[in-house]
Amino acid sequence: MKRIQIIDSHTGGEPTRVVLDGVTAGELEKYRHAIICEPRGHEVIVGALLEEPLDASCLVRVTFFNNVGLLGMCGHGMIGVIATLKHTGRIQAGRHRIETLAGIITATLHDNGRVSIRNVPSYRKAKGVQAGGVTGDVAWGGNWFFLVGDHHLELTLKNIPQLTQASLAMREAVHAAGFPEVDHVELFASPHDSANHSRNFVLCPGGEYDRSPCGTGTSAKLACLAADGKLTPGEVWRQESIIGSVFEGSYEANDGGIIPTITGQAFITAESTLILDPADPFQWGVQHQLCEEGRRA
Ligand code: PYC
Repeated sequence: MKRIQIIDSHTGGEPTRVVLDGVTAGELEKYRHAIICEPRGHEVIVGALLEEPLDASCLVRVTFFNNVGLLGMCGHGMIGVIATLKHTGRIQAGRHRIETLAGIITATLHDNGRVSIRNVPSYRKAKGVQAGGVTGDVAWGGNWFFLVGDHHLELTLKNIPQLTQASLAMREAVHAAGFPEVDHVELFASPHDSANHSRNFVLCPGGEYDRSPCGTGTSAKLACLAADGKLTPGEVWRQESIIGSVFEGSYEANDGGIIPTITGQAFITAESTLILDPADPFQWGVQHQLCEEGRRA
């Protein structure tokens, strides 16, 4: 039996599964589906593999992954990692440097349990890209985003299937328009709570939607606001998600782009050990097994 030790949390409703032991980065592709997907999990979960850092000034190296591959950075996931490290007694309030595939970030664990992520440098790559009947910006915030305001869709829970379909079509269209790197689509509308500045719907690479306001997506949004002169350095932007959870963001100017800081809070939901039983026909994940059978058929 293979055993993998995990801690689950959620940040603004979006789940993170931290892998503490049992898998190395070299083995991640082999175990990725088994860790994230059914029957042990579901497609919305973002995984975070913890390992020794390459850079000695960092506390840990984190590799984020999901149902379809690796993620450069993950804002909600990093807040989950910091809450998990606090839960295990490995860190206390203060600043911690962490390695990710997108670069080194600094996480500050506050006394009240909230976490601020000083993210990787972020910037807008292209403004006013026309794709699939909408116009939007392409920006980097640790992942690539197509940010769209003129979609004419209501950002409500009952509209999630329609928002998902529309965002998938926009992603194909923005690829065809010359931006194949975009793997997230972010739709914006007015907030439901007047304390916030904006509401978003974020399509993730595997076709799921982010329950949180998306840390890297909010970073990309801040880069666009800064480029348009609509937000000044240090000014706070409150980004509301499709389920009403909120991240606060602000930025420092940086070499034609920005360095964003995103603040939110995560809560621990489970401590457990995943078991892969060689006798279990679905030990590698339901979808994975069905695809294998499909390939053989
Ligand atoms: O918070 O950066 C984020 C994120 C990316 C994908 C899901 N959440």
